[in-house]
Amino acid sequence: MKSAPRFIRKRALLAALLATSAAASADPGAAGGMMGPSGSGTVYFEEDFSDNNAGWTLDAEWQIGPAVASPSPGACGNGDPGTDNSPSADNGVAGVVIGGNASTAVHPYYYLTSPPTDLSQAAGAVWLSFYRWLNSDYTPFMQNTVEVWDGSTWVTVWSSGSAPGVQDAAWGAHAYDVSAHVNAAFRVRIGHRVDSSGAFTCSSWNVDDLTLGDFPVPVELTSFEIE
Ligand SMILES: [Ca+2]
Ligand SMILES: [Ca+2]
Ligand SMILES: [Ca+2]
Repeated sequence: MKSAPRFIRKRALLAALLATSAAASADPGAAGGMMGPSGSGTVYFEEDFSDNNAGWTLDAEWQIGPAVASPSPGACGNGDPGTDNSPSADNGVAGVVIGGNASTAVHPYYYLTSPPTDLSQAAGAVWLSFYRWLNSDYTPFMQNTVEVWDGSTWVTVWSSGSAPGVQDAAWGAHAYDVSAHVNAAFRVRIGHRVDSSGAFTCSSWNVDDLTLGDFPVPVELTSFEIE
């Protein structure tokens, strides 16, 4: 009988946290923008990247493993973080060349792709949330994307654009309303590509604590577990 109250407790704590913190920010362009937790606190999928038991697919350069700090490569902003975002001690993240920089050779999107999650029975809103530490050149040199599988095609819910590039110096929470795209084999993929020679050397993606749930915040839920 512990599993059901688990989420109820978490939801109450989530609401309390949101009331006192600006830790989460919905991306501009996400339908509805920032909002409080309106769901029941249901989590359909959680990933802290402590391992790859869930079966993520890793294209070239993508890795799942302990965070490794790297120095700023220069014009592109910050290096990779030395610590993950999760409360657990494994330090696991998903990242592009963890502890190093992405290739500047021109290439199509390389993706980190989730296993499928059955969201066909999801009632109400579904949010994709995760923590991001990304440093990237801007288009047309580098582009980054967050996409979801709607059952028949990949739908872009965020992509990076023209100057300036993305220069994260801390883990930041990002949430996207994916309610319109749920299906029985819902998937998420996060990618990066190099479209033009001359790109800056960049540390690229680090991702942690990815959640599919009926609330818009990738709070480190296990931090707030109450027994
Ligand atoms: Ca940790
Ligand atoms: Ca982690
Ligand atoms: Ca990196």
